[in-house]
Amino acid sequence: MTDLDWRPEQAKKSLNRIFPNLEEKFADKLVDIQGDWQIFKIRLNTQWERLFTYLHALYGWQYDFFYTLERVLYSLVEYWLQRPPELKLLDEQRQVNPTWFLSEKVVGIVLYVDLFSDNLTKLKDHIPYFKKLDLNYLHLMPIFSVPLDDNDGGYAVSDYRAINPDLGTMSELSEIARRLLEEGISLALDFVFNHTSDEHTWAKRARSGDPEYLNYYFTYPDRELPDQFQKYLRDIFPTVRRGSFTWNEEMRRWVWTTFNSFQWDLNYSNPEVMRAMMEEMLYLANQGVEIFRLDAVPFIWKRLGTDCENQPEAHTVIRAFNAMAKIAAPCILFKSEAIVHPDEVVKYIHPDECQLSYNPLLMALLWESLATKEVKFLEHSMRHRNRVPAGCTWVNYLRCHDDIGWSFDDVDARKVGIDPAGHRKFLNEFYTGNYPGSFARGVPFQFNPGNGDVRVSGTLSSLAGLEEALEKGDNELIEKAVRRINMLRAIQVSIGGIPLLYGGDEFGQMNDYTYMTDPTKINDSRWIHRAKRRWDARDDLADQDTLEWRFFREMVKLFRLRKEIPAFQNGGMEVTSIGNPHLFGYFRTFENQRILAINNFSDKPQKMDTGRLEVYGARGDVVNLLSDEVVSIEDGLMVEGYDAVWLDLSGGVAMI
Ligand code: OTU
Repeated sequence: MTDLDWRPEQAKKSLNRIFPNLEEKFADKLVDIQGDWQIFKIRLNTQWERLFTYLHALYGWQYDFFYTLERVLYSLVEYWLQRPPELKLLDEQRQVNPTWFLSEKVVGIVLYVDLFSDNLTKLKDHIPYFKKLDLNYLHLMPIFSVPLDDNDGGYAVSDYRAINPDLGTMSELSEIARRLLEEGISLALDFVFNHTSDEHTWAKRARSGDPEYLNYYFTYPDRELPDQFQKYLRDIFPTVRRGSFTWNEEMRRWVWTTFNSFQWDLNYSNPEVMRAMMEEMLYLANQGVEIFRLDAVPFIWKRLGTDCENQPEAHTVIRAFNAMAKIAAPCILFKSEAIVHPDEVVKYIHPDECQLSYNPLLMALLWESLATKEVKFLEHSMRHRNRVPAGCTWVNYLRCHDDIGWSFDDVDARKVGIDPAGHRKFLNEFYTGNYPGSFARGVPFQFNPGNGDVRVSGTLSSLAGLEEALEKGDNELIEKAVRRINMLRAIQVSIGGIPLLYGGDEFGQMNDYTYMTDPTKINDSRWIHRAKRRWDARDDLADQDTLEWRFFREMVKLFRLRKEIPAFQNGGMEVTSIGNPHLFGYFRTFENQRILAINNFSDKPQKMDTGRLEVYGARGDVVNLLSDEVVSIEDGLMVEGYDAVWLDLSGGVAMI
């Protein structure tokens, strides 16, 4: 902004115009909370110019823009007033330490309530399980009211203020949030804000022809515009349906449905949608949700002649939500779910946008290295693509409830001598177990007959070879699979960012093929890795000598070690060439602590030269923090097949 920028002045003017009426309207409620109100006003003054600028960019051209501002501001105050005192306290605590989530102490899990504990009531009983894992970030998969059969695993929300009755009630959710908070665990939920289900009240009203609600969605009387848009759009779920528009007989109109035909895209070019969704978000924040996973961020703004993904306005919409949150519920963090080209993924990451983001590139390339046993692609990509703005961090995951897509950069691939198209084909073949010698047991997801694209479903254990090994009853293969999994997890907890477990991975959950006999699931292979929990560690926390326990213990150990190593907090990740095609190495540095992590993606022992280690400051004996063993580097360092080592080099070089 330059001195000539008129926005700060306009922002101030609009606030001054709205404020007196607003204070008058809420006067009764403000009498007893003047101290709080002062704090709110400070936040409002700090954020308003930003919010004004975003809203102006989106809606400033509309004749009733001032009305939009007024409505938004009134809602912000209303929802802030409803915010329970303990959450206002949390807001203040987080404001004192706004980057708390960068700490090495933060580790998380994401799980389905029904698959984990049947319902919310029983989830409460399992807090000891979370404590045993020492988690402080719990993401519950969508638990809202949804259409009965087809609901895309909860991602077709019919009411953001109602919990699916099979799972519980909203008051149970806030009770759980309170309990978790007491235990130091932050609650994360999805904000499914790109679309609602076709059973949402807004959709029902649109169907009945109400013009106000028709404008909540993108609907068209004929194919003229849909055809123009469609030319540039990609099919997200091509097996289930082609094209992004669905004919609705009741409305006699086409409706924009990027995902399934029952998921109607919301129209953010209508400021009422922005405001209404802000209210849904703040309502949930007031129940105790601290982290929102922003679902499907790339799709929230449409522009004719483009693929309608990652449009500049999509960022503006998120930034507006961010400013709103900072005013009315400032402890809120956003996690971006952009599983797209890495250049686009990073654009969502900013303290003013999403402080957290899934790291789909690391995820995909770890699997890539596991298949090829070579690390050149991973190394090259991570070297120049891992940085995020200060005050933000990655959420590192190996598996989640979705498929794996190979969204790496083609230029990066060619740079290391890999043909990107051929390689994607190879990876799909490998992970669906069709490539000779593959250890993986995955299944294809959403084969697109148009362009041959396909993605992969499967659990961590099955993709990493455990299912095949167990089936063959081959101990050597079992051992290899266990080591692969543990090495990936060692990287996940040490490379920088929040490690996010996918529920079940902590004990090595395998593929579940029962979805194939369920007509509501058979066309969506992601159900293979959404299995009912079949291991009850939570009920009997005594150790046993089983594979499950081995995974669980290793997870507990990795989390514990991570929390003891300040260098594993965010920042300071530097990839280094180890000089061996199978070894992936990086430094983690903080103050005087310097750790060199080395991971062997081959099944054979691999060597690292003494010379190179000495260059890095290692002298004589060094400690491997993962095994707690002292390693002599005189003859170089041997890393066992699929092993990870964390060398403590802190003593070697004086850090400036
Ligand atoms: C998300 O995923 C959810 O994670 C899915 O479970 C939902 O089905 C979907 O949105 C609709 O709500 O295409 O294959 O770049 O990759 O939003 C999964 C983002 C998906 C998309 C992502 C989407």
